[in-house]
Amino acid sequence: MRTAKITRKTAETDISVEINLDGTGVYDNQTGVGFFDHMLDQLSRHALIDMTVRADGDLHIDDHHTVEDVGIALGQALTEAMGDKKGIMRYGSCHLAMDDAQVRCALDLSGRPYLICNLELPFGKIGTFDTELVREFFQALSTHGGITLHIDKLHGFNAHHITEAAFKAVARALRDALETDPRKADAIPSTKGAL
Ligand SMILES: [Mn+2]
Repeated sequence: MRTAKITRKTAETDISVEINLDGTGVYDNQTGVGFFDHMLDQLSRHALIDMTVRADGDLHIDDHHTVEDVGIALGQALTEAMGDKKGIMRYGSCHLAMDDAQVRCALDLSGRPYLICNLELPFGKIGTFDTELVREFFQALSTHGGITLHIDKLHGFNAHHITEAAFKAVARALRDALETDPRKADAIPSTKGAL
């Protein structure tokens, strides 16, 4: 089974992340940031990755360290759980509609972090959650998961919908990319022979 457990403790946050890439989308995410939990739940449910996240962060300052560090730990967990990436589809993409929002994600589990994030979210809050943290999360996930991650808003005006559509689009793309290639399950999907 492709599983990983990561614990990460700093002066700012104390985080544990447990994932199973071959799960059914069972989740239990508690970070102390309500909207962020809602987004992690979407990621789990729509990627079919079982996910348990616990974060005890310095929320008395703001949500920044907690959101970023969960992204780091989740990226590290992905990297560990994917292992040598033998047999995976590697690429995934999704156009996802949610009410007014349409978001497109294209990703490559390349081992090469690169983030394009054009969500054009207005500065402000969703609940208590700063919209600028959406990019911070995806940056950390891309960097530590070794993911070439492109996320573009095609349209949308509601920040909750745009953000949720982005997490769902990433989840669906991730699900496809992590799936086994039935025609090439025994090989690493690269002409270099490594990812
Ligand atoms: Mn929602």
